[in-house]
Amino acid sequence: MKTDLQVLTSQTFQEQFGSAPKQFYWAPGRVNLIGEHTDYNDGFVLPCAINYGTVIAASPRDDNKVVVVACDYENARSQFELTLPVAKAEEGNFWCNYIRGTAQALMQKGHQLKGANLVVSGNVPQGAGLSSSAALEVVSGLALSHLSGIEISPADLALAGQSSENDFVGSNTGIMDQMISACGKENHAMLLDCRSLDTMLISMPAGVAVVIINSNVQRGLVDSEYNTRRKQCESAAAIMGVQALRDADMSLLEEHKDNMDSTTYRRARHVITENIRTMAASEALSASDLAQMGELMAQSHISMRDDFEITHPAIDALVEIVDSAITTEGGVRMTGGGFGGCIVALVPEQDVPAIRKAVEKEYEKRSGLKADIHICKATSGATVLS
Ligand code: GAF
Repeated sequence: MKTDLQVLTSQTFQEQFGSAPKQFYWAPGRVNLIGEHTDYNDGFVLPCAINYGTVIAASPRDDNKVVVVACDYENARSQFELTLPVAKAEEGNFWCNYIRGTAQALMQKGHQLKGANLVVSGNVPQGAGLSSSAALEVVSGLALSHLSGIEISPADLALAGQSSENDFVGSNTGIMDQMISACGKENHAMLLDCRSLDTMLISMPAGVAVVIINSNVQRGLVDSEYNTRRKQCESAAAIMGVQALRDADMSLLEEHKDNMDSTTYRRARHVITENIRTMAASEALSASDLAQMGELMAQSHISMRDDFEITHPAIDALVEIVDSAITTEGGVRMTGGGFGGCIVALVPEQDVPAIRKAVEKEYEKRSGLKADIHICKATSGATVLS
């Protein structure tokens, strides 16, 4: 059965290009269960792919052009030539840079891409920290390579997406979002070593819901604050004489405490302890130990709030509201880059109605904002749809 996104992209393709698309592709957004701001420190993350993502309907062309129509931008059309370097998108079509950058990255790796007509639509809430851009990069990389008859590994697809984000779009992000979008597996979370790109899939415990709640706090200053955090982490690693914070532990940090300012110290403490929590969380999840998972998520939130300083008063309030509605075991924390966006709760399914009620009753009172609640499933990564 075709999904709503397949139906929409298929109809639009027919209208815009006068024929049916040859193939459909899908890549998901993600939610990170734990391991925040650890990826660019060569550390560990534990995300899962979610059942919100981006679909591309596509057919090959017999020239060197990629022509893209975006259903979510009133069928805006943007086209580019497959030459190096790829041109930046015209004003108003910024969304196409994620696709252009991915095409450029694949070609720079030596892949011979062929022209294509693409129609894109997605349902990942945008600007919510659920990686709508990674989904777009990964699905476009899959579509362009598959239509050109190129076999590419999920990790290489992810690296092309990250290169698009870093080198073409200009956001200095890590590898987590593209890796989970490319490599996720249904009903599993994925422990990722962001240095080696080794992955370990962990089955989600039965009867547990992944609840994502968008605080609707507008994510302001994300890029500049993100870059500042990166610099602080690099500076802490340099002071301790290690390649990345992944290579430091708390005793090394304590040894160097007097050599760094207190902000740098706290930033490093967050990353070092978050890596430890992420490894512990992968064990807790493997053992279906939701109580331990909840404890680690709570500590992670406090560390993001007090040491890394990336939360927001409304998000802290939302976490408190959800936490007090969890009856037995489970946990909740902010997820993603921070300064707005979503929280994630991992809770027994029977707690979901009480959580929904508590958020509806309390959140607007405390923040002046309304939250959007999504009950998600861990899904598979990028795939060619039948
Ligand atoms: C954003 C980035 F894109 C990721 O690479 C990661 O650093 C995350 O923020 C924080 O954990 O999603």
